[in-house]
Formats: sequence, C-alpha cells, structure tokens
Amino acid sequence: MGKTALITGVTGQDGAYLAEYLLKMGYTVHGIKRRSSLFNTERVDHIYQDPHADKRNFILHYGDMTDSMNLTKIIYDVSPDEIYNLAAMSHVKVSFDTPEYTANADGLGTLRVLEAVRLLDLTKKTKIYQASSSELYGLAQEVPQTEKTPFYPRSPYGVAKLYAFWITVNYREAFGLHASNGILFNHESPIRGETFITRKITRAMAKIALGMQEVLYVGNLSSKRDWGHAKDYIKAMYLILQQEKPDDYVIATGVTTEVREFIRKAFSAAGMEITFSGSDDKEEGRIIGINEKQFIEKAGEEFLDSMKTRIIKNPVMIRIDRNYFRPTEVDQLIGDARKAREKLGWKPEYDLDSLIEEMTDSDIRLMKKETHIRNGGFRTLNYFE
Ligand code: NDP
Ligand code: GDR
Repeated sequence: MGKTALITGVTGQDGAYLAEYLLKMGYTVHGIKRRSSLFNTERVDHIYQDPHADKRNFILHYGDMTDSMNLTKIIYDVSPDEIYNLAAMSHVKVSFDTPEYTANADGLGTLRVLEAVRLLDLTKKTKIYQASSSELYGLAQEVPQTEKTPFYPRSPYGVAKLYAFWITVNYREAFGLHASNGILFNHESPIRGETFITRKITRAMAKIALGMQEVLYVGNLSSKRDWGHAKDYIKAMYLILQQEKPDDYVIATGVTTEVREFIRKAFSAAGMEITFSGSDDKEEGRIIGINEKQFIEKAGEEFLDSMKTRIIKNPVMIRIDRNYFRPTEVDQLIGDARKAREKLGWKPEYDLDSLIEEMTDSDIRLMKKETHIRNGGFRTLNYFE
C-alpha cells in the first residue's frame, strides 16, 4: 500500500505542487483547507476529486492552524506517515499588521501539529516536515547562509518562524520525533501569490504590455533574494522526509539578484528594455527600447502599436511607493545548499532566467484571457496591491 501524507496549507503555492507530486508518487494525500467565503481551491482544482466518488486519493479537510482540537482530530483520523506543515500567514509585510495572528498560526500552529503527533502516540510512525524560512537569517550574520549561520529575524513573520524552527528541533530532541526543518530560500512560480514581488512584477509586466496597466508601484528595489522555482523546492521537502534520520537543511540556488534586476529581466523577456534613474523615492524605471520581434512573439503584434504610442507619451513604467517598504528590511539573502546537495542529492533544475520565462509566459496568457473577457463585455477584477 502507498504512503499517506497530510499537507497543511495545501491550497497554497507549495501545497499545490507538493500534492500533485506526491499523488504521482502513489501517495494518498490529505490536505487541510480553511473555510473561506469564496472558493480557495483554485491551485488544486486540477487534482480535485468529487467527495462523492468511491475511491479517492486526494481528500480535503476543513481546518485551521489556530485550532488545536481540529488539527488533533484530523491527524487522528488520517494517521499519516508524513506531515508537511506548510500552512502559514506567509507574507512578511502583512505580518507587521497582524503580528499576534502570525505568531499564533505560524509559531503556535507548528507546536499544535507536533504535540498532536506526540499525544496520539504517532511518534514512531509520523514524520514531520516544517516549512522554515530564510527569513530566519534576516539581518544576515554571514554570507552565504548555511545551517550553521546564526538567526536574526527582522519581522513578526520571521520571529514566529523562529519559534516554529526551534520547537521542531526541541520535539525531535526531547521526544524522538522524526521532525525536520527545510530552511527554504524564496521560491516562486506561475502560481505564486500575487502580492509577492516576483509575481507582482510578472503580472504587471503582462498587463503593461497588453495595455491594461500604466505603472508598476514597488518598494525597496535594492533588496536581494536567492530566487528558485517552487517545483524544485517541493522535491527537497519530499527528500528530507525520506531520510532515515531527521535533520535541518538549507534549500537555495546560491545565486542572489536585486529586485531591480528581476524587473529588468521580466520586462526584457517580452522585449521591453528598462533602465533605472534617480534615487530613493524618486527612482524610476523607464522603457528605453522595444525589441519588436521579441514583443510580437511574447505579447502579440496587435499590442505593439499601442505600446509604442504609450512609450512616447510616458516611458516611466516603474515608480516607488513608500507604503511597500518594511519597518525593518532583510537586505540580502543567499543560501549555501551544499548539505542538501551532498546528503539529499538535491539540486535545482531551474535557474532564474527559466523561472522568469515560465512566469512571464504564464502571466501574459492569463492577461490575454482577461482581455478577451473584457472585450466580450464582461467585467474582470482589479487588484491594486
Ligand atoms: P502560501 O501563502 O502560498 O500558502 C500558505 C498556505 O497556508 C495556504 O494554503 C493558506 O490558506 C494556508 N494558511 C494560512 N493561514 C492558515 C491557517 N491559519 N490555518 C490553515 N491554513 C492556513 O505560501 P507558500 O506555499 O509560498 O509557502 C508554504 C510555506 O513555506 C509557508 O509556511 C511559508 O511561510 C513557507 N516558506 C515559503 C517560502 C517561499 O518562498 N514560498 C520560503 C520559505 C518558507 P489559504 O489558501 O486559504 O490562504
Ligand atoms: P519575502 O518576499 O519578504 O522575501 O518573503 P517578497 O516577495 O514579499 O519580498 C521580497 C523583497 O522584495 C521587496 N519589495 C517588495 N515586496 C513586495 N511584496 N511588494 C513590493 O511592492 C515590493 N517592492 C520591493 C521586499 O521589501 C523584499 O525585500 C517570501 C515569503 O514567501 C515568505 O513566506 C518566505 O519565508 C520568504 O520569501 C523566504
């Protein structure tokens, strides 16, 4: 019989990719989703199975990381071989607005999962993966960051994840749980949440190319991140739980890039060349040229004339909005995943350019769909975040 996995946060970016991956490996996958006033299962829609069907291998349960009884009951019912604890309020900037909730869901939520496994006497059976983060390094004490680099979190999110990291280590040492931390650096994809910077950029680029948006407003252009592809990173999660002994691993590409450079690359993917000038709040990015062949190939000939006219009128397409700055920033992250390479045999298949190509292609497709809907006389939603 195949293994059974329970994924908290199954409706998120990583949860969706991981569920699909484990199903392909022959697992029965249980996922926890939150009750919401609107459907929130879009990312797992392609693997969704009708609850009335006889034999299901993908089963969703209502739950919440802030509800111990609910989590304990689900873990009791499912009795999983592996738990991937991915659920979290995962937006660093938002954690400054909701610090108590973030501590509860991201910090105590992890304790609730570990304690349920212990109380239910599943210590010998159930392996636990904890979604730890490079945000633990915050004000980085060393470059690049390894499993041995001291932590210095810089946000309520980072601090909540610090508790989660150490409570996972503590349950491993105190009660012998097979509980491991993956210290994952930023990973992105076409299904990344729309308000994280990479997706915000690729969506805006697509909308600008198709004439649906004038300007992209962003915060700190100078911060640097080690960006990988979520599809590579969920494989590391799986590998971590296949090890005989629990342990903690850095998962990263080892390449770091400025937000400014990510913008340049994303626009360039559709033939729009951007240059930045000015400083601080007055810095701006303007389009200085179009590679027409590339633009036509990616966006379509029908959008070229309008783009050219708009550039003549106002080439400034990137502006700064102070509201996107954080009270305390994490300036630069770059991970050293040597341990994961050597012990897990993990290495990423995507580099930044192939990640950006996939994300920009996907968002152009998505925005074309929106254009068709609008041209058909129907309303589409606007998001300004
Ligand atoms: P997402 O924000 O895309 O997904 C988070 C998931 O958690 C969603 O399914 C969300 O549900 C769910 N969730 C949030 N709060 C609760 C709650 N109180 N109870 C139950 N479920 C909840 O995050 P990612 O997929 O990008 O990340 C997965 C995990 O990995 C997170 O813990 C994140 O902090 C961590 N991480 C992510 C990195 C990255 O670069 N992506 C890097 C390092 C760590 P809903 O869909 O309803 O909102
Ligand atoms: P991060 O991701 O905070 O690293 O956390 P995010 O994409 O939000 O920010 C990355 C960097 O970009 C700067 N930035 C902006 N960020 C956002 N969201 N919006 C903007 O307009 C903007 N302008 C500049 C930020 O200041 C920051 O420096 C992500 C999340 O997935 C966490 O859950 C995860 O733990 C870490 O990655 C690793």
